[in-house]
Amino acid sequence: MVRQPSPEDKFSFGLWTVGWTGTDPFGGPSRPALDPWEYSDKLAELGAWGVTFHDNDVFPFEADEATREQVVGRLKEATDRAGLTIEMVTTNTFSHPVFKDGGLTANDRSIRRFGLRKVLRAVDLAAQVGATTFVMWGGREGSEYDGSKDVYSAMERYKEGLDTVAGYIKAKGYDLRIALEPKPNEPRGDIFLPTAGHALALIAELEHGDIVGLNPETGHEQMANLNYTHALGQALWSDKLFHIDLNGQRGLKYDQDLVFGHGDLISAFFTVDLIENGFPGHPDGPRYTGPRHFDYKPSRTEHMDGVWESAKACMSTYILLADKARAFRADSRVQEALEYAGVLDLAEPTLSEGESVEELLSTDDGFDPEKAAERDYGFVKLQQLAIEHLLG
Ligand code: GLT
Ligand code: MN
Ligand code: MN
Repeated sequence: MVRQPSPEDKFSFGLWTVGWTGTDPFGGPSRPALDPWEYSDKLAELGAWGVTFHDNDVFPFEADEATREQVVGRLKEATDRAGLTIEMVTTNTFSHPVFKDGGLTANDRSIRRFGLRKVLRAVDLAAQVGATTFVMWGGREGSEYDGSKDVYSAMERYKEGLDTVAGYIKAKGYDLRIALEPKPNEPRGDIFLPTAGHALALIAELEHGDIVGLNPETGHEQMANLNYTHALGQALWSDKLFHIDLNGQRGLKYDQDLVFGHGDLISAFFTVDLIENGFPGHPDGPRYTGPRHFDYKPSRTEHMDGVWESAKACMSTYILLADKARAFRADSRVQEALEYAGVLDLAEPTLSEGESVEELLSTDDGFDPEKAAERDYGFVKLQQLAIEHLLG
């Protein structure tokens, strides 16, 4: 039996996840839409700690001021009553057809100005409900045809947009950080900032990049055939892992948004191992302490019971993997295998302290490449120990 999740686990869910009614490009909804507070109440009952939402998960695109205030007020009341934290808020700049060519990087300037205003209003909303992270997923920023976009201008406009939003957050004194969410494609043929690496490179060019980091999603890296745990690791090393979207993806296909662990389970094990236990060679190294946030879609085959089962599944799988990852690290055979593999040796700088490049060049350390090539690493044994913990 898996233990019940509790707020200490810091699990959170997007309202759009359990709220997805099953609409896809081939068919309409397969289940009803509930009110936002019905989702949050149920998530709290299941043991979640927090919720997240887009502006338009809560009120419609065309809502007037009074409606916005009323619905947001009601949701906030419900989350307060349920003891839930609204940890992240984001903007929907992808559903309405006005955004078909993007929000911040649309070729049409009037649309960019409208998009930027919508984002800034959502920043106010985030601050109003006490969120500390503002995710920006630019799903419509991109193109289908290479001739349709001046990529230089697109990067300039992306930078301008992000700096405007980040500058606004600072000017208002909001306790908020922006987390960019990379994705390679879908809905656009090619999306700008397709991977964590691309997003980090853009952040490095920003004026207000100090409050801009990443929100990597499992499936989005895996859709590009990349390693999600490595993306988290590099983001942590860069001090840019501001938020995470956990889910499941099976190979190179459309964005599946499966339950966490229902895709590449071994990868999920090492993701949880990194989150819970940190870098093996750096016990005092950077750690992710933010929400364990799920961004998945309950499969269209499920009705409401299945929706709640799938939310429970995300949390149970995480708890199981966290227990197994702890046991993995505590196992003396694993410690030995890590040492044999040299995993811990990688922490040692290649040059000695104070050593110059001339000194390095003046010696060969008596190094014999043929002999060194005989070294055995035991990576397979180490991996098998992980599998035994995972299955055991
Ligand atoms: C959308 C997308 C997600 C993003 C959300 C944030 S919206 O559902 O597929 O990956 O995290 O905008
Ligand atoms: Mn996704
Ligand atoms: Mn996501």
